[in-house]
Amino acid sequence: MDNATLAEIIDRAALQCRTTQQLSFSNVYSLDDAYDIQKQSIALRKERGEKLVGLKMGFTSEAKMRQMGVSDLIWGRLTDQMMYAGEMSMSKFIHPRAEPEICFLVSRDVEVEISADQAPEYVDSICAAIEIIDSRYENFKFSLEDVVADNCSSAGVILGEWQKFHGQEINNLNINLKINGEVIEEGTTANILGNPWKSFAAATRLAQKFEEPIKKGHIIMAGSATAAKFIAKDSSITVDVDGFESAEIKVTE
Ligand code: OOG
Ligand code: MG
Repeated sequence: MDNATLAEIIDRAALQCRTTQQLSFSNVYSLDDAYDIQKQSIALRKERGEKLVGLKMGFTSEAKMRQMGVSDLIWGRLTDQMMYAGEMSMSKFIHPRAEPEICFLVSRDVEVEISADQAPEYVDSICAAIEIIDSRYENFKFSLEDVVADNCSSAGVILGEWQKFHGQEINNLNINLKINGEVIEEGTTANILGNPWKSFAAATRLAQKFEEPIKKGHIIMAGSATAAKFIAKDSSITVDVDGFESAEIKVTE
């Protein structure tokens, strides 16, 4: 099947909240094809009126790579429809998992690839964040190409209160994921590529390579600091990061 057809299959699965077989089971396609499929599937979302709000990085921590058995950095696109606040319904998802992350708000257009040292000059604010991932593949199993084609399992983002960035240290902060008030995963922001600024820098490199410019006002999710956890209805999910307001969401039926 061609990339456009594969993009339609994965888009339809996401739209209808149901799983599909891994695309790689019946198709041979490269990582470049996978990013092309992702781009085309997002174009279908845009045709339905969704707006790009930023990018997410994935597999930026050892814990995530180990959990999913995939060891390359990946990136996906975030749209306005993926943003949740207050409450979210399980009916919007297939088999969602939550991840503890931090998120950057971009202060100016990024025209070139920048280094981790330069990254702070491009950040307006930072917050604690929950990412909801929801693979469109059966049993949440995939190859590297499959997960990239599936927009890196992106399904939801919940942001804590933005805190203006004025040079404060963001490395080595404790970060945890709580369900119903109980800590179920914990780590530090240093788990994110050794330093979350490296994740921001990697996002600018990939954005350049794939010609998806990062703009002022975009958000960049740095990637999960720990393994992800399945979530269920009638629960509350919280991410705490030292020095930041918590990100929180109630999960309803
Ligand atoms: C892919 C998405 C990984 C992260 O933060 O590492 C990711 C997946 O595990 O389904 O979002
Ligand atoms: Mg993530």
